[in-house]
Amino acid sequence: MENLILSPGTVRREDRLPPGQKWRSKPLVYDIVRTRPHLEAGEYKFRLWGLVEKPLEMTYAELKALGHAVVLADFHCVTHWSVKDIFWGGVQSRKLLELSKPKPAARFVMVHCLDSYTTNMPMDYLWKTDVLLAWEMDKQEILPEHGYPLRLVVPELYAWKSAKYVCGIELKEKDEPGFWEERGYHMLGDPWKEERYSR
Ligand SMILES: Nc1nc2c(c(=O)[nH]1)N[C@H]1C(S)=C(S)[C@@H](COP(=O)(O)O)O[C@H]1N2
Ligand SMILES: [Mo]
Repeated sequence: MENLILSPGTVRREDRLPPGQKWRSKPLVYDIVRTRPHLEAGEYKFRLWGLVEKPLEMTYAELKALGHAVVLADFHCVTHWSVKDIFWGGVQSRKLLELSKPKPAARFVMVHCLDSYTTNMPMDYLWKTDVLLAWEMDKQEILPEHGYPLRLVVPELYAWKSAKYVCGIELKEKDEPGFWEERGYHMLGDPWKEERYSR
């Protein structure tokens, strides 16, 4: 398959299941809002701003024209379930960093979503080859409940960091908590270290 990227956690480990997790066959849908955001592809804009030389504002078509890669990864939710072998398709987040040129002070990101959900992480994650801005899941257009039009997929962190309905990424100097991090979830959330909650 073209540009197939195997997420390290998925393939390089003898035991693919992080501690405290159980396999299930399909991801459970979790949303902070009752009515998920709906947007026609033509209305959608993706923005990248903050500590960058060149802020970006792109249409859905412009974003899709940046490239297409497929990542095969397991998906680990903090509520103790994991799903094996999800194929995500989209553009690598590193391509957007290359275009926008982060300033030296940029160390963290805040991801912003159409449902006003937010989540934070170190900017380093967006340079990883298995991190995507995805518009496909399991080789089909990503379903509304799984994040249409665009989802950030970060396979090496718990699923709450894989933000659905993404509309923007802000590059920052300081690490500040997003929606769940403010409510006690871990600032990083590495499933292999069981970084579930911070208090
Ligand atoms: N925009 C947005 N992204 C989100 C959420 C959300 O409520 N809004 N929930 C998060 C949580 S807590 C989890 S566990 C996963 C669940 O992914 P799924 O609904 O596609 O199964 O999405 C994450 N991304
Ligand atoms: Mo979650």
